Amino acid sequence: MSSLEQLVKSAQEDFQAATDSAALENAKAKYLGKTGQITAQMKELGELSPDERRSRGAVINQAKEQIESLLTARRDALANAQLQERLNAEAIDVTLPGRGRSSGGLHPVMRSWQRIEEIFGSIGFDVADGPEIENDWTTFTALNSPENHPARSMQDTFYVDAPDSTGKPLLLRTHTSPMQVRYARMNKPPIKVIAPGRTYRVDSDATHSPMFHQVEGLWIDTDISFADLKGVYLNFIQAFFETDDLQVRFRPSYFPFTEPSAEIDIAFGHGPLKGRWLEVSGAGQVHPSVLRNMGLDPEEFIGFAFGSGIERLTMLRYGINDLRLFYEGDLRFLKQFN
Ligand code: 2NL
Repeated sequence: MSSLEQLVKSAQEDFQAATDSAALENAKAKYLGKTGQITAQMKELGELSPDERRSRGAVINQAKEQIESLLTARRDALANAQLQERLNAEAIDVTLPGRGRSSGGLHPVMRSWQRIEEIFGSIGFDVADGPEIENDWTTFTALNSPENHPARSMQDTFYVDAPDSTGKPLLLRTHTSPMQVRYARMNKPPIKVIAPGRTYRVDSDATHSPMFHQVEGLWIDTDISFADLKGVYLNFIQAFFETDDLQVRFRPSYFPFTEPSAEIDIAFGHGPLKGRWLEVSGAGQVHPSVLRNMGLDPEEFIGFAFGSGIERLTMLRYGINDLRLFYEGDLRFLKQFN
């Protein structure tokens, strides 16, 4: 075998041994590159006579062409193998059953939230939404909560580690009333607004959750009375429970932000809870100091307010007996409302 034939054979072996294109290009350099063996043979041609150069050149060229075609063949083979591998890896089995796409649904508390907004919207109430991290003034001071009130203590309220820029404490709102204070300070009466949303208290047992939802309503005008509050509340509660067959009673109570204040109880005329008085909301006439903190003159304006837990209303509407079911994310429970 001539040395050129050996070179071709060795190139063929090297190309065959290359299993990816990088290795193949390295192998190519060994023969056809600037310092490759074919190139070296070509350079030697210069030392030969013209006749020898012609015949020797032809033989070298032939070997070069053989190596080039071996290289092309190997390149094609590798590209093919790579394609085959990709096709196998990315193969789609069209006979597999589909994964399906089940639809999500609204949480029952969110359903109530939506219903409440719709009902109050239908009688001209605006909806106010605002911060869950609040300051001490809007949450307590403006609402007439005395300095020593237990709601202001670390035992009852979640305080944020970092105070605000003025050094005053920040906290998770314990009711949505701060938003109503903000709304009343930003809007001129007549004011008709509800503030639904998340609220936070340090409390956790079968009937209390550290996070719960509340809706508060505020109505401020010059010529309204407790009778108007009762009318609006009755309309709301009947629409919410989709029945006129229920009674509402206002029972004297106490809140720092209203005077006089009342607890609101309802009693269904039918169903499993028939005839039992159930406490559902608190309400009252907005305290004159609170009106002043809203930037309003209590001699000119009169306000009425109420507050209700959305979980509580939802439990009564659907007959749910354990508050914790709302927060466990158990689909067997949640799917029943969709
Ligand atoms: C309850 C008590 C109540 C209010 C909330 C209120 C809001 C403002 C001014 C005055 Cl901005 N009052 N809200 C009034 C009375 C009772 O809720 O037991 N909620 C579950």
